[in-house]
Formats: sequence, C-alpha cells, structure tokens
Amino acid sequence: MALIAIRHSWVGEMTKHISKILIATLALVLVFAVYGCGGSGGGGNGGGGGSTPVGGNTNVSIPTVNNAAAPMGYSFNSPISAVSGDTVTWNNESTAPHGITWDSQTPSTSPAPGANIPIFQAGTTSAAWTVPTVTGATTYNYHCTVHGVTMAGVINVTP
Ligand SMILES: [Cu+2]
Repeated sequence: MALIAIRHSWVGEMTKHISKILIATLALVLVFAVYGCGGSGGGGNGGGGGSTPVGGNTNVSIPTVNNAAAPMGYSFNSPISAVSGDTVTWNNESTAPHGITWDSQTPSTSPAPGANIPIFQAGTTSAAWTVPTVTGATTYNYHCTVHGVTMAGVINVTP
C-alpha cells in the first residue's frame, strides 16, 4: 500500500512537472511566433523599400472611347494622375484603332516618356507604359498617332 501511495505521489509530481514544462514551451513558441513574424515582416518591408523605385506600381487604365463631342469622334480619359513606377495602359473601348505619340513633357528637364506606344485596335489594350521616375511634378502630353493632335491626353505624374 505504501509503495503504491508513493508511486501515485511520484506520478502526480511528474504530471505537474510535465504540465509546467508544456506551459513554458507553449509560452516560448508563442513568443518566437510573435517576434519571429515581426522580425521577418520588418526585414521584408525593409528589403522592399530598398529595391523599389520612388513611387508606386499601381496599374492605371486610360479608357479610350467614342465621343461624339470630340473633334475626331474619339477621346482619351484625360487628364489622369500617376506616380513614378506606375504602369499605364490605354483600354480601347471605342470602334477605331488608336496609338500614343508623345509630345513634350513639362518641365522639359524631366525624364522623356520613352518610345511611342504602337497602334492598338478596337477592343484591345495598348502596350503597358511604365511611368518614368520623376523628381518633381511632371506633365506628360500625348496625342493619338491615328487621329492627330485634336485627340490628345495629359498624364500628371508625381514622384
Ligand atoms: Cu485615335
């Protein structure tokens, strides 16, 4: 009887110890989970901030539509705003083909917009244009390669 009682007592003590160890382990796991995530998230953000150019990388769409009031019967949604690094596409919702020919940018010391955008057909989207990295507010002017300067648009870019 005495031996059994001692054994029961020993088992009880061990159970208490195991419980304490389990609780301590769970607490440690929680601490590592919280700090581990915070640490890696911060590192990821830091890396992203270091490698990402100034501005954003939002997709900006410019609807290109039939417009009876426009001189050539078509118009770009204009002006639109974008930031350095954004991707701009023109969505041709009209019944005619259009293309983008760049005009001068203001101020003229800002980065040039790059190559003209090839003609894109009705129901299609233009090639993507990556907004240059500007250091100050810049206005990019363009007109339609097909319909001329009366079908024009403006993109206001900020850093
Ligand atoms: Cu056009």
